[in-house]
Amino acid sequence: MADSFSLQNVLDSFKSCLSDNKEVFIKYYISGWRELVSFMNSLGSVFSFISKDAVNKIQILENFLVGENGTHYLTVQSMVKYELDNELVDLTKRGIHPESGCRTLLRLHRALRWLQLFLESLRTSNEDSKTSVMCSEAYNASLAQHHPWIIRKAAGVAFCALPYRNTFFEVMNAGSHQEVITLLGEALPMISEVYQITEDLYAKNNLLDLP
Ligand code: 1PX
Repeated sequence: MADSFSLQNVLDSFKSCLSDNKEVFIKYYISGWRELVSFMNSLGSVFSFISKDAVNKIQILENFLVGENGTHYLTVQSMVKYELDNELVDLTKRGIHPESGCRTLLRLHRALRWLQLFLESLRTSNEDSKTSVMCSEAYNASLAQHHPWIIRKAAGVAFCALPYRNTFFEVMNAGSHQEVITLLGEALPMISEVYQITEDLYAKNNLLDLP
């Protein structure tokens, strides 16, 4: 629900993501994304084309998780192994597995890099910083490379509708600005670790360019 968002919930989800042996639980990964999407929805309908795509991808992973092969989708590591061993991934061009768990998660993984850059820039921003500028810089340094012109254009338009930094901090619903900054400082290492583990796993298996 849009009004139940709090940055703390996002932090909690990403904290729960890592198992003792540093595997990434898909259940918490997608619950982190659900929280973020509910936050984005609360910012207005200009963002709905973005949240629709995110929800669609979250749902694909959720369906695998609750489906008959759900046990293989417990962690990103087990998913990668299962889908590769059983040839369930289109590796070079889209074919019979256009919605594999691996390619779907890769899209969210790339977006997680955007989030990491954006939150870091929010954390270190000052009163005069513009959220739209921070957001588009983070986007250009990450996701944009994977998006065609038309999506980049639409994203740019949406970024202009972002609220000012003050309002943005308030909707994050995590107390005073200083408290938000502190919480961002706690959330970022969690997010970065989840990102890096996934990145290394995908790199090792040559999955970073899945169509
Ligand atoms: C505490 C503050 C946090 C703010 C939370 C914002 C959550 C943002 C969630 C964004 C998730 C985006 C997932 C995008 C996945 C993707 O790259 N999809 C594309 C490729 O998919 P395909 O299946 O075709 O290979 C797809 O083409 C994407 C379409 C939608 C446009 C994506 C634009 C992404 C901009 C990300 C920045 C969001 C800015 C929100 C500001 C709050």
